[in-house]
Amino acid sequence: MSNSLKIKLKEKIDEWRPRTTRLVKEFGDVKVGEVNIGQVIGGARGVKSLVTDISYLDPMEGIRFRGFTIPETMEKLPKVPGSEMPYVEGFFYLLLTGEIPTQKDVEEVADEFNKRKDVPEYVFNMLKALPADSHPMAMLSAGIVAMQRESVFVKEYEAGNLNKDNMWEATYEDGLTLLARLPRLASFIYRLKYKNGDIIPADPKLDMGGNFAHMMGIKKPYDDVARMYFILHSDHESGNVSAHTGHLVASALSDVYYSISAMINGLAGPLHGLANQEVLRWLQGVMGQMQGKVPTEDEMKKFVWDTLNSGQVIPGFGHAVLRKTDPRYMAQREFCLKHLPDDLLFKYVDVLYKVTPPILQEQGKAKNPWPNVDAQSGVIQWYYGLTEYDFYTVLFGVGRALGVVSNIIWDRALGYPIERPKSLTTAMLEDIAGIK
Ligand code: CMX
Repeated sequence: MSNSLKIKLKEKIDEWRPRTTRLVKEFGDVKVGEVNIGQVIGGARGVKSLVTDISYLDPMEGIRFRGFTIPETMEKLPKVPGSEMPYVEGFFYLLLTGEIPTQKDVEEVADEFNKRKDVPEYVFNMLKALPADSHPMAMLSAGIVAMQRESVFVKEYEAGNLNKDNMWEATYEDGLTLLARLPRLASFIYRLKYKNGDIIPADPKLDMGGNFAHMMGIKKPYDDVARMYFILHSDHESGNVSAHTGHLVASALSDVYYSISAMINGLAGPLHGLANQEVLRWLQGVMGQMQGKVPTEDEMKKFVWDTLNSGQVIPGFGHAVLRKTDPRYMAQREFCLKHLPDDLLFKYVDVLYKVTPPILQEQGKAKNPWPNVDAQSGVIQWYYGLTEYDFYTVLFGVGRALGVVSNIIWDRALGYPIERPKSLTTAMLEDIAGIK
């Protein structure tokens, strides 16, 4: 094995496997919880039926990556020289192994990504052939699945070389190649769709975040914005639509390309990742009506009520698990306070932050009235010139792939089986409820 990340990962996997085996063999019958009819009909909310060690989401505290809060993660990981933010490559090392990498470890992963980062020409040709009004998320998903023909996992599987012991290695190879290519693919989509196809080649001297900013054609400190964005969006334990979809598809031993393409499709829904686009669309509507003036709290309250009264959700607020302000929102807010405190859109978001939670509480439907990650993220992008807001979820997707690929590699390492929950009919539920 040539690189230290893979060697370290193998050590961790060997250590971990007996724990999973013991739980299943000796404690398989121990109850974890109960499931009621509300949960069966209600999207399995709160049903404990997945396992991941990559991240954990506490409803009050928010996300921890491998045990570290967002501020701890940002503080502990090696930084890119001259930048505020850590290497995304080092963060990936942390997600995979649970350990903070050294500078040398990070450089090795960055080198590995660099070797694998070129996207084949046929993918670009396919994207160019799509209708010009294709959504960037559809383009991203198509670009990923087009590369499926290169899957090492599939070749090894077909050659009869894979077993439960070594499956993770072919998954690791596919995962690293796909992650290394995503910034290229995403920036290509952006430049093709919004910059007349004026493509900027990669710079092999740069790290993943730096290269992404460079290929997008956006100057510093957008490289740090990209690093922060990819890290913040990477993982949110396993039950959210994108992570769960990736895991589910991979559980059929579909390769990483199929799984991550499916993950992207789930992320593209307005109740999930597309909410960051929706926040900007909503704010632009308000801005249009305010003719650019920052609304007073009373004026903003009216916009919020109008949206609710028309039966729509306020994008960027609420969460299925969180019950307080999302720390990913706070991390971005702090960035805004430092770098763009006087930005008009930031002021809009701030007024919205003040008025929306009490209104959602008064309306009495949303279980969590506080803002989530998507409420703030478009403001930063807009400020640095990325005003094409239907691209925002692509950024989320590049980040989310880091967490989901890490999970899929571990899924294969621990031999998790094909996912297959049981369905009941409505009549059966009525029977269980004792309805005559
Ligand atoms: N605006 C208005 N109504 C909301 C709301 C919001 N922001 N959040 C929740 N509600 C409503 C729900 O639509 C639901 O209404 P019904 O009873 O009429 O169906 C009710 O409150 C209860 O919902 P909940 O249990 O609090 O929330 P869910 O777990 O069902 O859904 C989420 C969670 C995120 C889909 C929901 O809060 C929402 O639609 N938010 C707006 C969209 C958004 O920002 N999504 C991004 C989330 C983060 C991410 O995944 O990227």
